[in-house]
Amino acid sequence: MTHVKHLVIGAGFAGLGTAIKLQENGETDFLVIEKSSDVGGTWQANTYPGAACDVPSQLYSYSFAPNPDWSMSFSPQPEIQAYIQRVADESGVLDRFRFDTAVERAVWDDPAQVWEVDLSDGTTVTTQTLVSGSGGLSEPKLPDIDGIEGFQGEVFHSARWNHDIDLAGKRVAVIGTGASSIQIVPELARTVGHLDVYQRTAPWVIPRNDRAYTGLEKLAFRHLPLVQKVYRTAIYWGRELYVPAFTRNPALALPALKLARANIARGIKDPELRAAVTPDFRIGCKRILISNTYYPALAADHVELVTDGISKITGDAVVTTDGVERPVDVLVVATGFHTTEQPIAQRVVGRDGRTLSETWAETGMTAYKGTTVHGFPNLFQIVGPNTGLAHSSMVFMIESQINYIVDAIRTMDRAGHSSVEPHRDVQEAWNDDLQRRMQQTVWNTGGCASWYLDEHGRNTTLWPRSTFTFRRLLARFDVEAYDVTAPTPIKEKVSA
Ligand code: N01
Repeated sequence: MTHVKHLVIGAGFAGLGTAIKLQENGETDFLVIEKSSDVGGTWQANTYPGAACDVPSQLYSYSFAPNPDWSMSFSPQPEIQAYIQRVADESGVLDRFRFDTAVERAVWDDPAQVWEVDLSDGTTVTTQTLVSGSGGLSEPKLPDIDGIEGFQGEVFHSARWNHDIDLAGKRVAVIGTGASSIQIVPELARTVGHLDVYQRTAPWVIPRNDRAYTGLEKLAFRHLPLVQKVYRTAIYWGRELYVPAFTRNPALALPALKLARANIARGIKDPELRAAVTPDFRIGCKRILISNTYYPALAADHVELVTDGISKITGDAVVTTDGVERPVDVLVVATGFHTTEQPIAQRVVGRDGRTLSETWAETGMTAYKGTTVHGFPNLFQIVGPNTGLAHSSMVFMIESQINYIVDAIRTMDRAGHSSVEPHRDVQEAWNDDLQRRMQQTVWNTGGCASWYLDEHGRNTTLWPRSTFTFRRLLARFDVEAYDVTAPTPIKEKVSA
């Protein structure tokens, strides 16, 4: 059985960033396990037409690896994926990555003070620390629609795009109108013969202020790093202005609401269609989407927005509750991801023999500082419970967590702790405070259902404060909040 000091799950922004920072801190004994064949995580998986980030790339990138060459303010997916690949290549960590390998099960062995991790290649690795960067939006959620498995045409999820299928001239249906769908729809509208868009809930969509960077700007970013830093900082603070609007004072969201209404008016002339795309919940309750092309695409003659619910799917058609049957060749399900019951949670077994999912079954996802969980020693989750954002760059949150984890490792090494685990009461107090803050947010009170909330209506996904507060709270590993274990003779026996 192989032993590594640290095992990292996932090679997206989180896993790759962890590997780079571990190496920078002199840690060489680590392994990164990635189920797909490349780095990139969500940016490797989501290759649908029109895929792009809705946070400007100057901010949606590692602070330690600025890229002067972004072509646009909101970069398309291939550019982001190329950036991640380049950072991975240049960092010199890739020889410690094992691709096409998934974590099947990870079990905490308390006497040995190690995680025993079974991998899909049949090997088992033991490790002192297990860092999960497996992603909050990585497991596609397929719609449970009567008859869908009997559909004779092609059907695929937005995050599993089938590029072998030529959609030109075909009858295509897209189910869902979230962030993925509103990028896909305008692209498909350009080529398909007919497009039906099945909307269950209309989203708020504001204009996308995208533009190409000029040659001069790129030159400045390359040769005057301070310019790029100032640019990045300005974007950061501009985004942070959304926080009080989401969490405290809904009146502050008024400018965004005006933009969204004007976007509808600009993109759609037909009053009926305008009414159909106008949401009936407060802006911000679901993620605010950005697009200049979504509404004009819906208004095109060969595109139909269908607002009646789907009752069933036959071999070649979608049938709505009003009995109308719309024939279709290809079905795209842009129905989102499992967010409140993360798949990795079913595979991680803690100190008392229960999985994370079992532990969370009653409480919903909870962790301390979104990173560590009582009963799961030396498990560190990146993008864990309540670390998601509705307004800014997840890379910022990821880097905050990586700093915390690296400091935890340093602290453990210095003190000779073989394991750390947050006190139960500290974790509970952290979550009580989060949920108290959550009560006044637009996500909980705005009158919508969203992937932010779990089946009990608890918001276990989003961070309800400023991102700089999160950065500050995770700036140092607060070992006093943890139960610690010193190395035992048993551990020495095992590792000998
Ligand atoms: O998923 P979603 P997504 N029948 O869950 C509908 C990030 N992201 O992949 O609203 C019919 O938002 C569902 O309807 P409703 C970003 O954080 C970022 O689009 O539940 N419809 C909804 O319309 C984002 O928030 C970027 O009533 C069904 C849609 O499917 C997150 O990923 C791009 C249905 C799902 O929307 C997820 O976005 C893409 C059913 N049975 C994604 N089930 C950028 O940075 C679900 N729906 C640009």
